[in-house]
Amino acid sequence: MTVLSQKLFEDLCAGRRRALSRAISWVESDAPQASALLEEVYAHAPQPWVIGITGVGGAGKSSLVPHLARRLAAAGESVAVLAVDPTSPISGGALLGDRLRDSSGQQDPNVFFRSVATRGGQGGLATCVADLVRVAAAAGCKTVIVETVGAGQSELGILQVAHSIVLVAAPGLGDDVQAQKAGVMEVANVMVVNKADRPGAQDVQASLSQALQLSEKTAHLTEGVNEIAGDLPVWHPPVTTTIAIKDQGIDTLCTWLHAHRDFLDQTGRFEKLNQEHVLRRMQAYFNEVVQRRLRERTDQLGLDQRLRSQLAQDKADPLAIARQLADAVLASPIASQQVNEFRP
Ligand SMILES: Nc1nc2c(ncn2[C@@H]2O[C@H](COP(=O)(O)OP(=O)(O)OP(=O)(O)O)[C@@H](O)[C@H]2O)c(=O)[nH]1
Ligand SMILES: [Mg+2]
Repeated sequence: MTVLSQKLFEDLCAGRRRALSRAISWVESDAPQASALLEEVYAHAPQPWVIGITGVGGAGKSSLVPHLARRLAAAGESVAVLAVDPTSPISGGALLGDRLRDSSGQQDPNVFFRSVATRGGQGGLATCVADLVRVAAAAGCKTVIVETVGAGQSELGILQVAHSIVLVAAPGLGDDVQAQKAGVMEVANVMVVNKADRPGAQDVQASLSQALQLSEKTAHLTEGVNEIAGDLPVWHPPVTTTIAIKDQGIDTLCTWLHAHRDFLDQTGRFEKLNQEHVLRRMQAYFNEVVQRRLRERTDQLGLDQRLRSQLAQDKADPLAIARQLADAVLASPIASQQVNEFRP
């Protein structure tokens, strides 16, 4: 641990906002000092409660999140908001003045906002966001809201760091259908129909509720916790409405979120999710390590060139040649390297 990272870690633990800002910058830019800092952070900061917020563009996520964060911080606890946009170029909004943002215009000393500008280095974006969440925890945040933009694989990956997932929909966007396509419906724990002041909000609410009860398994469930005789209770996602621009419906949303958190604690799911998340991140790193070593091995054995000439032939079968390559690489021992592949 360098003097610099030790000092930053101490400032972070003292809850200094500038230290949190700086630590996040280190981690998102994969700075050389970040690894030592993260080691300390993981050793000392407990896993916070992570709320993932997702939904198609324009649903009102950014309008909703500041109100939600403030409400969650009302009990005096610090809350961090990390807004992650995997689709925007790194030189985009996140670097240009959108670093600290609270669209409601009201500042709360217990709420920390930050747009995250990274695609994630080794281990990928979800792994980087998980690191950032822990950094926020070191600064005293017991709750971290991760807001994601866009729909797709990367978005689902980011959601895998969350314990409670909120899907934000709104009338006029066809969200119920789009959300199902993106596979978010299956993972969401609380559904929000925002823009309840607009026509069609009730229809969206009804169609989401209906979609949630389509399967035989869920048809008889009520919103929230369902006690099951002789078994652990199950959670059925509630569908609630908000008007973000008028700060309405946020209390009910908070109540559902706290109910979900209690459910996670009571059923041991919180711990289990943490274990699943860390396993997934380890696998992401593992895949990177293995791929890198295999590439190095291919280079060492000069296989690439040999295969290139085979591939140049008209009747070359790429799958057969790929198999040959795999056989050759896997048959030769791959030395375990002493160099640190991650966090040098
Ligand atoms: N009428 C109405 N408009 C709203 C409400 N909430 C948000 N809006 C408006 O809807 C638009 C989109 O809101 P955002 O909060 O930027 O939506 P978002 O989900 O963050 O969108 P992306 O960042 O593009 O994914 C803005 O013009 C908001 O002012 C609401 O409750 N009612
Ligand atoms: Mg937004």
